[in-house]
Amino acid sequence: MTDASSTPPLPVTIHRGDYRPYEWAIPEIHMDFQLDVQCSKITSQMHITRQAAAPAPLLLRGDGLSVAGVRVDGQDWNDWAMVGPDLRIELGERETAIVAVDTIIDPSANSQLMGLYASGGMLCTQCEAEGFRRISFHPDRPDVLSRYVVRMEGDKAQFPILLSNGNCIDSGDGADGRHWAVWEDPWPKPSYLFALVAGDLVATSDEFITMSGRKVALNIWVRAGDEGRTLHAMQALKNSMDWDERVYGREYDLDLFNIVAVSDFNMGAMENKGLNIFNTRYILADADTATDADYDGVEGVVAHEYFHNWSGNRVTCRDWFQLSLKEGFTVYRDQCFSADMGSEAVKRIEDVRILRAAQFPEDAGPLAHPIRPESFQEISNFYTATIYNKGAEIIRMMATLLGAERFRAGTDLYFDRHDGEAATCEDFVRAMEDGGQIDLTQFRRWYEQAGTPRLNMALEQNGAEWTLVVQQSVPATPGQPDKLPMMMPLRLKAFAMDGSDQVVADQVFTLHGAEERIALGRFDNRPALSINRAFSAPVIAQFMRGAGELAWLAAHDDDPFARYEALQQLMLDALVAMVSGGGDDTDKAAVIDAVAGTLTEAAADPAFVAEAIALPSEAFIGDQMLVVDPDAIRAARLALQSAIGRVLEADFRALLTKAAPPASDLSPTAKGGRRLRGVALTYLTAAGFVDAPQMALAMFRQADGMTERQAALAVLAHGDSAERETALAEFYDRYHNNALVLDKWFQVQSWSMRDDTPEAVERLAQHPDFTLSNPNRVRALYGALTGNQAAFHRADGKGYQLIADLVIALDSKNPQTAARMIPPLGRWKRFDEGRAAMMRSALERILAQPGLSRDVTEQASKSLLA
Ligand code: B3K
Ligand code: ZN
Repeated sequence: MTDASSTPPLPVTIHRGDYRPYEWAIPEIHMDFQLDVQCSKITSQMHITRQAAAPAPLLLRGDGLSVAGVRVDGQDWNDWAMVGPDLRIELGERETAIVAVDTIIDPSANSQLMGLYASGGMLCTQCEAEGFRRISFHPDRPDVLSRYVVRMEGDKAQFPILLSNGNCIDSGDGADGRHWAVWEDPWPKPSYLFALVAGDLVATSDEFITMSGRKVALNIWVRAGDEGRTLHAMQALKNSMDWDERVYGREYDLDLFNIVAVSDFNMGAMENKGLNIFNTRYILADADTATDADYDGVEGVVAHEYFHNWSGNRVTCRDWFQLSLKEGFTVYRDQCFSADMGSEAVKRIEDVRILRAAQFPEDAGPLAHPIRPESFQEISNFYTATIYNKGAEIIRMMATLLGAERFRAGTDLYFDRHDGEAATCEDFVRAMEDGGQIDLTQFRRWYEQAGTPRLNMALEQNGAEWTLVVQQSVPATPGQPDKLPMMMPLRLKAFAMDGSDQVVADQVFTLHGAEERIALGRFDNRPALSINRAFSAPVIAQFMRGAGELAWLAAHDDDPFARYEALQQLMLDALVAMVSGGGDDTDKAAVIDAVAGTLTEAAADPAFVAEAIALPSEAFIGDQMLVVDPDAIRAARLALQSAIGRVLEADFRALLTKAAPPASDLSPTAKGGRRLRGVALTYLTAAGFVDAPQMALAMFRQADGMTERQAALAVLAHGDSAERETALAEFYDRYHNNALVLDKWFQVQSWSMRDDTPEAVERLAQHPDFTLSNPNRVRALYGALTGNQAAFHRADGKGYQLIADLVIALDSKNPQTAARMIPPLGRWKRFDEGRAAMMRSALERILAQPGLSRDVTEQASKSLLA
């Protein structure tokens, strides 16, 4: 044996076009785990068959592993070498073999939370995308699928529960207080779906009868004491199983479905076959500790991971460039599920808000990439809003173009054709074409071109005939200077504002060219155009409409999303004018009238009203400007908020005087009612009424659930009243033993509009309850800061300094979470020269650190590109 190299590899760029099939098939893997928090011994026995025509060595990927033994067909084997972190085993002319490799790892030292790690005394795994290679040498690529049999053994007192994928086929007690279990997963799967959990856990159990009459046992495993907070997750799981049968014809395929909640987790959750592992944040919820948004998050993420069983597990990805194949499609599926469970209109508004807040800036910045990237250095950096949320919009557009029935024919064909395979985005599009009978040749550009398309629209009049002219352009993005027009569905309707019945009925036009002309027919006067209804295409639609037309649409449009858009556009126009020093009382008055109209509409859904009348975020206002001026934006937004609050004081006070819906009522109307009360409190506080802090404190104290308690606390946290300190102290005293609620305490302070928020963040980072070891806590404090535009971009650069310091401190511990904090620094081109220079130097300071991870190196260096 030789040690070819022990230096870590330099960041290498992997290209999509370089894909080659692996030289070996591994139909079966038998693993043995001798579990210990500090010293776990693992043997992986791989049954391999050569696929390549010529003899080939077996190249197995490793990350931080050393070899404790190699055997081939039961014999000790010396013909192997380390190639950097990887293991190459020479097998001569062999066509099949049983290769066993032993490794020893220390889960307690694994602070990256990738591979096998310890969290609060239990052991658990996270393998997607490339974490399996931190447990055992393996090809660790998604197109190598194997059946796994896993034997695990450990101390029975410390790890009374032993779980892995599939079914438990045997178990028993061993010597010295140890016990063991054998798990078998009948479904071949890639290594990224492998999972193992060992710990002291208790389950909430239930069952589900599938459409073919099979009984599936359902368990949600948590720490003792948390069982009472799993009921919403369990109901969401059963609803998801039922929904996937009804809507996609997909049945669950094992007799057991386990979910485990862990508190130290890099993302939301993970869809491991038959053993989903979740961040506690997306499992635990009860009225006292979870907001309505938390409840919705639990429901959506449980559904998302469950839906992956088909879109991801039964049909997986050939390589990581195809990530959106499973993620975009699964996000689309969970969005539709949540829409069916609650309010469809509000869900669409929320999803578009997330897309605009997280994905549009990504598409407009140095990290822009198509939903199917061409290259990467570290795949963890590509779990982005583009892959997930824009990916979902692209599936949604296909669903719109095909219509429900043909879309279902397409997905049926996709699942049937590729069941058990590792597929590509191209396979999905082809299934849509064949099953849905449509030509998507031009539509494929959505997979290739990055950047948010712009539609510049104008109305042309010829006598009484009106035509809509749509010009499409796709902006240049890094590496893609020239773009071609995209095919997309544009849903529109035109109304006569004069009460006549002239109308263009709701319809979907398919755009193809750089310029399209849509004949609208006869209107005596300029019609009000309801455009991109339901956000049929993920574009920036630029269409000059006067305040009168927008106000009319805000009051009359029959598509709730378009109504919301009209009111938001009216607000945006007024705000942008105010920021640039213009804007007059007429602009404000038009907004106030429209808000008043929506607020007092008797029949309106309160959830819709709450969404529609809240002002656009500071960040979204900034996105409309050539150069973002965070201070002017905050001032303008507060001024408009204050004006609205003063004029509509009586309506807002009336909302707060009425009894709040009980926290146990999770109907869309009750959730909407609570949200609306939060919005009312925000307006009254902005208006500066002297009793506003008392009202907020009363709401905080009287709340029978977390939605109102958190909303009131967040409003108080912006100010400097005595009530602020009282509420923060009471909240801390009551909840400091509950990690998820304590996150909220950090978060509201980081969201604060106070000038000294960066100093508060600095101080809170020294708080005994702050830790860099828990990603939820890091996101609560620092993620919230980057989302607080005026604080993060404070003119003295303190916000940038804090984030750079964090990235540097966190990188050696948890590079994945550190790298996720970098993109906000990469938006420097959108700011004035002073801020831009400070943002760049923060990135340069990060890059100057020795021994930086691949994750952070890639994000920081790309963020600096002009
Ligand atoms: N598939 C996982 C994400 C894994 C991310 C690894 N860095 C969760 C999800 O999208 O369902
Ligand atoms: Zn997913």
